[in-house]
Amino acid sequence: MAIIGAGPAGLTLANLLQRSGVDCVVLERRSRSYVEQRQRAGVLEHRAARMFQEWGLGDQVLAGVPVDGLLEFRIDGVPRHLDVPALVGGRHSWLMPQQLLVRRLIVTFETGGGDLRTDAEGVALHDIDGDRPVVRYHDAAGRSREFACDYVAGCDGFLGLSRRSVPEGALRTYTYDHGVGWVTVLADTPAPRHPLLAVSEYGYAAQFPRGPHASRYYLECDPDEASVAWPDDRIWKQLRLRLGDDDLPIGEVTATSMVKMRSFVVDPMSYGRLFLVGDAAHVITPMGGKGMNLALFDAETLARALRAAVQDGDGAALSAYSATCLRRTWDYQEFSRWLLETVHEAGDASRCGPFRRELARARLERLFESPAAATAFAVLRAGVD
Ligand code: RFL
Repeated sequence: MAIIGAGPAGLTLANLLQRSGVDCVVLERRSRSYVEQRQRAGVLEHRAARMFQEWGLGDQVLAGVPVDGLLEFRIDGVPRHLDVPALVGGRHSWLMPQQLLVRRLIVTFETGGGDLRTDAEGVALHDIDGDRPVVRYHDAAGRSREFACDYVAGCDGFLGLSRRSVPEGALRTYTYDHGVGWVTVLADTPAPRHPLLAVSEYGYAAQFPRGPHASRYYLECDPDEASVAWPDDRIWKQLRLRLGDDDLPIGEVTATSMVKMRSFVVDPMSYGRLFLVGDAAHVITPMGGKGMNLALFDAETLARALRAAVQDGDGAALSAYSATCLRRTWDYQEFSRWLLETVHEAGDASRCGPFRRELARARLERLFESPAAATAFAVLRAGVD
């Protein structure tokens, strides 16, 4: 089994296959330190944590990770809290920086004797529609290498080569531009008490913990703005305004990037003996914190299906892989879009007019007035099933 890419999808799949006794090699284009330090997601949903526990990886992955409790919506500077775990019977998600998950998955895989090859250049896939696909690449010393395998898992993200190895026209693609941009800021400032989404006439802003001494901030902006338009003093001024907090602590900005809110899905998520996993098959906006969790869901679905195919000769779950994953993908795309539209339209009325602004505010209000609406939201936010 060849796994292309050592992100959350590839490393989770590698660990689950290792536990299943299925041989695999992981090929990663980047260096180990690059992969271990790449900061992105920060929420591990309840279902994903339970999955690691069920596979006997709970201690290795979850030790010392804080749980996600209240969620704050700050509307025109006024805090409103949703007790997400209480709404779903005490089940909660975990505040886990993606790079910590990646580091732990690498340690666990290698401690178990796993074969992770970083700095693998020019990976190319051949015969993916035959019985024995062949993988070619150049190793860290520049030597050309190749091996044959039974299956290939394309876990190489949106820009990877796996999806591009599928013949033109074999996959249907869906793309969607949500028409929103964010400035994303990582800073050495105390984490907020609770993950915080702020809605106001000044535009959307958010603050999420990334460990005890760092925060990730998001600020709505014009999708075509360049990062030079957002020097540090503008960032802090706008955050104080939008979060309604004149005393918001200012710290060193360690990274800034501009992100366009876009979605992407391919159907089916497989071709021949190639299976696309995680961002290689679908991209979701960061709103709602579901991208990494979808990658983990795909990885587990594929691990179970491969185990059944390889060890029991039962290919039914492998045939159903794409349909199983796409059901969850579309469900989460809908959740992410719902929340994105709601918090952006409820703010600056120049976005979509005062009528839609009031509709979005009514949707937000319903979360605090209707236990049924709050529970439906909490089920998705915590990712309980
Ligand atoms: P990754 O993490 O992109 O890993 C793919 C790996 O493949 C390697 N690679 C190759 N290797 C070999 N040969 C090639 N030709 C290769 N091409 C690429 C890459 O170097 C990399 O190591 O994909 P994966 O594993 O599917 O994981 C997906 C998640 O990383 C992604 O969905 C999340 O980061 C999305 N996301 C969030 N998800 C959440 O669940 N919660 C969040 O709060 C959250 N916040 C975010 C996010 C993504 C963000 N970005 C990317 C804009 C916040 C941000 C800012």
